[in-house]
Amino acid sequence: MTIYRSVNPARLDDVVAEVRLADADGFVAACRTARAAQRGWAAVPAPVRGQVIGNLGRLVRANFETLARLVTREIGKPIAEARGEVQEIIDTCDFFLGEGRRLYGQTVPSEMSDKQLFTFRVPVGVAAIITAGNFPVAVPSWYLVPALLCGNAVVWKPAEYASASAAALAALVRRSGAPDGVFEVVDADGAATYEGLSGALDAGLVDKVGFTGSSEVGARIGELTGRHLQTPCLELGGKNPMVVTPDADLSLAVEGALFGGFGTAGQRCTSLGTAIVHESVYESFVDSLGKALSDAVIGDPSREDVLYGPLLADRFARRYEDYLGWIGPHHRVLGSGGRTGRITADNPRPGFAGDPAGGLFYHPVLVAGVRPDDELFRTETFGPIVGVMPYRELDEAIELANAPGYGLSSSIYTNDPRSAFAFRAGVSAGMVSVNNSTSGAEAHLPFGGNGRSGNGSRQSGIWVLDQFTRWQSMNWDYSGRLQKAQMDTQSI
Ligand code: UN1
Repeated sequence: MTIYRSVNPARLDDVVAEVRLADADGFVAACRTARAAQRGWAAVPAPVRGQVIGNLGRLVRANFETLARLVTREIGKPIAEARGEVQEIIDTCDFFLGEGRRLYGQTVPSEMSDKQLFTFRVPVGVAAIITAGNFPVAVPSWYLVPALLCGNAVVWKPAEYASASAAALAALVRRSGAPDGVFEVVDADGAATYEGLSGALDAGLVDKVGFTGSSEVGARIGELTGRHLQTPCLELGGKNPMVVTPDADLSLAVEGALFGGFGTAGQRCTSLGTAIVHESVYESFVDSLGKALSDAVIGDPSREDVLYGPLLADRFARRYEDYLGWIGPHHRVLGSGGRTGRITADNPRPGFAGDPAGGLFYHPVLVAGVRPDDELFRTETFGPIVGVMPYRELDEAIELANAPGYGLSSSIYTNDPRSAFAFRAGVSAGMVSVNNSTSGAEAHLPFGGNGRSGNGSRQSGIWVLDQFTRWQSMNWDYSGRLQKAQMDTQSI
């Protein structure tokens, strides 16, 4: 039995939780338990399942600050953002508790008399949900809440490095009235999860997989589920572009780039990847963003005023070092007095909030002069490293925005409605912001991406019901005779 230690990334000697990791068999066993419980749950009337979601929302509200502080301690998310994350769970519960009283099907006219057609939403069965730890409670709730509301059983595999936050949310889900077996949590590493998921699919124990994480792992999940003719719900990485047109409000655009690129240390799937700025305002954008970044407070995430705290966990710190290798001689590095790498006494950042020793604190890196053939342009960094490049014509900017082949979030700063709509129509992203940052989507709009960012599946709002239910149609003939469709249909 492997023990995993989840540590506070701002103070690596602070162990937040020790969890026992399950092996592949443990994962399969949880799916078996969920399978056994699911039918009973589906038989509970949807409005009653909605009450469970209502209870969960109330419990999260009652534990708001405790949960936010735990998230901050475990993954280093600034406390203001952690509160926003907890609020996002409540928003999701608020939305779906009422859905228990709708979950509409349709009555549809038949082409024959004395016959009526209907549609029903039916639960898919057992949903295996595998989530990342950058949003350790809000993003899981996007899956858990609608999946349970729709009458599915859920097996949730959270990120190991966020297991204490996951356990706290799981305890609230259990207290909310979901019966035993309907909601199972499995702590496991990536290899055991993959093997367990594969076994559970082979044994017919999983009907839907929801995955939030990297594009690479998403592709493997897609292959695995494809063998079983299943379509997973995939929310993957992004290289989210932001276009700044010549007429844009430049200080608003700089603010949006600062939050979108460096807030959460760039560790959102919606974080800004590359700012594509019109050549007439390029230099002043780069200077202002560089200055804003130098003035920004980085450090202790429990402080209200920090732009970002530590990276999430060790593995992300190692990747940050790899990304630095993508910076070439043609680039100009701004943001922290030209410094990059870990913030230490020997590699300091003026105005650092707190003591950097013993935490995964890294310099923000703004890279000007990015070109289309740079790795930095093509690939997600998932860290506080953002590129900037100039453009001449809007068409060229749209082409650059789409070039990396992701398609999650995007943004345009402009005061010209024609530019805004041309961008909306041309960009391949699932989400478009006008005069707002790439990150910060609201919890009741469709959330999701295309290309390397996902398979077109959408979460949040009413649209996610299509992930966790399937349409069943029914026809009811009360004519008392065999009426054959197409053949016995009257024509006029
Ligand atoms: C993610 O990083 O996986 O739009 C999700 C946003 C947040 C969700 C991010 N509401 O930035």
